[in-house]
Amino acid sequence: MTLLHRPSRARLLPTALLGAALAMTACGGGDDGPGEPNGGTVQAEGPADAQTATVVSVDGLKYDPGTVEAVVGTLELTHRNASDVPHNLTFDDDALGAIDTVTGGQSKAITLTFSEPGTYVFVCTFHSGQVGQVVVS
Ligand SMILES: [Cu+2]
Repeated sequence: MTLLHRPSRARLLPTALLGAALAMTACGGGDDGPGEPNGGTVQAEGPADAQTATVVSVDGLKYDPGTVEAVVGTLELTHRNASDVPHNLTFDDDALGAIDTVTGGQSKAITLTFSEPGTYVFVCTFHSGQVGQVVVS
């Protein structure tokens, strides 16, 4: 049995062409999703029915933090753009929806209801590798 290389290792290969070929192969697996969430974790504040948290889009086309920890209930999630290019925040789960594009210096929020624990991934549809998650317990 041969272990598959993780996509993050494929990106470290010196030949860009080879890396791209491996990345395409990895995508064919169907279970890799949008990639690893960006770094950093924040704990949502407030009671379960009125939690709040903020995710910031920063230079380098990343979210900071990439992970929001919350509990089952309602979360007002704010997306602030601290970079110079537009970003959005779009959940993989269509039922959760998305925060429309924000330009530099702006913020927008969405109110989300989580009825069960789980990991809810979101991405910026403009920038592959800009990935975050809400981890609900
Ligand atoms: Cu973006």
